[in-house]
Amino acid sequence: MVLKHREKTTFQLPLDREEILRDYRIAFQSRQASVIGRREVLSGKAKFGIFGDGKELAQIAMAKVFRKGDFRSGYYRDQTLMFALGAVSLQEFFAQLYAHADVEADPSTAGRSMNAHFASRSLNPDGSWRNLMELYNSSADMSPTGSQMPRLVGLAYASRLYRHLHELQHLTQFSHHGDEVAFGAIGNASCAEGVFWEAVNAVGVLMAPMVLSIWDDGYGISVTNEHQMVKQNISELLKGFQRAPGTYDGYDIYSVRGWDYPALVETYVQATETARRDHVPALIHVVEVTQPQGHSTSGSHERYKSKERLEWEQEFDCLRKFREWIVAQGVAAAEMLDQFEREDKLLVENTRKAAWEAYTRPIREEIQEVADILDEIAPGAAHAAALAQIKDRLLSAQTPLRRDIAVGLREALLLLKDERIPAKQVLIDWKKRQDPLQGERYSSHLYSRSAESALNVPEIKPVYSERSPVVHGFEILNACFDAMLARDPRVVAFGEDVGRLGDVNQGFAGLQAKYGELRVSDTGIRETTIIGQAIGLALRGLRPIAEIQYLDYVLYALQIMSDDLATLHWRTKGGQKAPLIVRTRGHRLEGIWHSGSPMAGLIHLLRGVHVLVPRNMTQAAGFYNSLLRSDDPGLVVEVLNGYRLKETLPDNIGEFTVPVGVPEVLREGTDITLVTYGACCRIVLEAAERLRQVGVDAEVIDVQSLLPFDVHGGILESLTKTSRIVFIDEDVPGGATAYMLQEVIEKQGGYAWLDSPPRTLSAKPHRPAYGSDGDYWSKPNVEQIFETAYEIMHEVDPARYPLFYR
Ligand SMILES: Cc1ncc(C[n+]2csc(CCOP(=O)(O)OP(=O)(O)O)c2C)c(N)n1
Repeated sequence: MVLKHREKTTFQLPLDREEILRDYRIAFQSRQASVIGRREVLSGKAKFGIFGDGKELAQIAMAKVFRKGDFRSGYYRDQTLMFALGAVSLQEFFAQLYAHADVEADPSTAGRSMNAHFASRSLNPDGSWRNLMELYNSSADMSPTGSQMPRLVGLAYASRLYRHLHELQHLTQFSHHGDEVAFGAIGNASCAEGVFWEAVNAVGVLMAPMVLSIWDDGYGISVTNEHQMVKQNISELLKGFQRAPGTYDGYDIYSVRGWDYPALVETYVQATETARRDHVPALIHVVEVTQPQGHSTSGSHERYKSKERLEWEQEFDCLRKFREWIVAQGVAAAEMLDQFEREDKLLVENTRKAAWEAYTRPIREEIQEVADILDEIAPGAAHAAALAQIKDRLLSAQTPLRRDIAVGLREALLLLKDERIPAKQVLIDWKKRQDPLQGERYSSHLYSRSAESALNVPEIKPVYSERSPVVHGFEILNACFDAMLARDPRVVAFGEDVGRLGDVNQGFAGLQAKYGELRVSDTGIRETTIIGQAIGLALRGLRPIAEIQYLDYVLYALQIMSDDLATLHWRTKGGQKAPLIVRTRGHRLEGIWHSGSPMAGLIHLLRGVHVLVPRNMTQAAGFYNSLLRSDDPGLVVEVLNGYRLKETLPDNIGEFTVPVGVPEVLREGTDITLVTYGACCRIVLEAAERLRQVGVDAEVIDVQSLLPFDVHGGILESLTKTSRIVFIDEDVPGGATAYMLQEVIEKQGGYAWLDSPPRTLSAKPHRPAYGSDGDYWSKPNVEQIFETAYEIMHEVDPARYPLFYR
């Protein structure tokens, strides 16, 4: 593919006095925020602190080239960039340090994430997209080292799609012809993570405009580079990625000292200009970086840094060097800088105070409300003194916490257990009002609440006519994906063998030829960054379908799906969304790594994602149509042995939907309910037929959707009729069958309708052994299902259902 090049832009080195002095002040204020932030943690006002001291100057340089519409995927050292861009204010920085649970105070995470975890708000309060071209975008930071890398692949790659796909040109709130750069930042030690290398390779292959900065302070907490990487030098190691002069294949690699202001500015200008114009990615290895306060508030770096190193860090502190340079260049006299520093110290401290005041005021008001109620109750209470103690304890707290109010309130109610004081009800009512508020503060937005929530997608039934052809399962999917790609230009599909081959089971066969290499593409074998690619694209307004070739290999991507994708909407309290569709296939084929069904592992680690397990390709197509109309992320596990089975192609293949969270009754019955999903549906139906032959009338229910699970209580309805239930799947014992049991028996209240003990039937606790016999004795089979149901009936009526086989 031939790349188009944009006209060269010119950037003036910011060597005018005003700008240099502004840079110094921002860097100094940022340092003060680190110093004061640390103090706040050590004095007990905040729980934990991690700061960007030592990395200020490089980030000042980065801010000069970071434009609106660009994206950042960095980590907890990036506060100076955020301040310099005006994307986070000092007060917001301190609000997050205090865990101020209010989106107005901490727009990044509404107090849900620890400090220095930044996120811009891509969404309006109703969940719709804002104009990202008006924002300095920051994908939501995470703590696991290196986990900013996978989505960086997609954030950068989106620019390539926006530049080269004509059908996307109208999406002007997301891109201007793909001119946006994705800025990454990572610590030197985190470059030892496998995902770093996977992402660097993927971005290079995709020719995506990323500028990745590596802040190299020589350590990962206490561990030196000697233990982190070969040759102790990451840019040396990366040399193989460097592009040859005159070519566009590979990276531009720079190494620059973290205290050298003009060199930093020049490097960032050059790297970013090329990335923006030519879509050549750049790696900037920022060396000689210091960490004046040590890694975090958890420890002291004096324990592991030598005296010489500590002295060197003082001498080469980037602020000190910048100051020396400013004075030496005659930009400003030392006295002037001293004056700035005095003013800025005051400014930061006053802003900190304002953040503390804003954080504590509403909590103190709540304490006062409770104290007033206790005052009202106490005079007539037997435990007046104890109540007064609770009140005093709350009123005198240095760091007021809502947790302490909740604890004190319950203590008071326990003391008042036997008292008949009318005001007691006031206290109970106050508590009742708080519960939903706390739910909103800490538990809201796990899934979309917008009009496009998957739960709001209306059901459109498949339409069949005399002309509807009977085709192979894969052809159903093929027709569905064709319709999706035709209808929505934002849809792009990719994965291993998805492009030229059209996936290993032909779901995308012929679609690359029809829609082009950028809409339907092959990827390397790199599951983690396939998902990261999709997350990044979805964050930038596209609708990726990312394929993981087999369910067993989802485990490679599970960390990022769990830590990033599943938590994204929740950890930003509705500030960001990544509506991507993960497609995979599994449950039953042959061999240890093609037959797994680790569904409990997935559903427990992926709360925040819809997990759908269609029994055939028509149901799968309906789920794809539903997910594409929604803004929730979803994982669809297709039935691996269903591609060659025949199904009738609905006339409205691109339109019909299968609602999430709604089971389907596959066979009606009155004696016992058999609940299952996926590939097990067929064998459970077979078992039900055998049960019929011995006079047992089984109802078979296909759950279809594990997350969300049976939102209308359809399974309970069945149980009220049969009073007996078995949950069947191919997961390990105690896996997704136990989950379904809890949902129905505990949450839906199914226990009240049981006349026999509920049962679960799963695979063996080991992986499935190879071959037909291995499968038969590893996974539930028709005979086992029959016997499990029959034994329940035998217990009910031994005469009618004698044990004829043992
Ligand atoms: C996956 C993972 N492993 C371990 C940690 C604990 N941890 C937090 S920061 C850190 C060191 C990171 O060093 P580096 O990448 O050089 O960044 P720096 O903090 O020095 O800027 C470690 C080991 C973590 N957060 N995530």
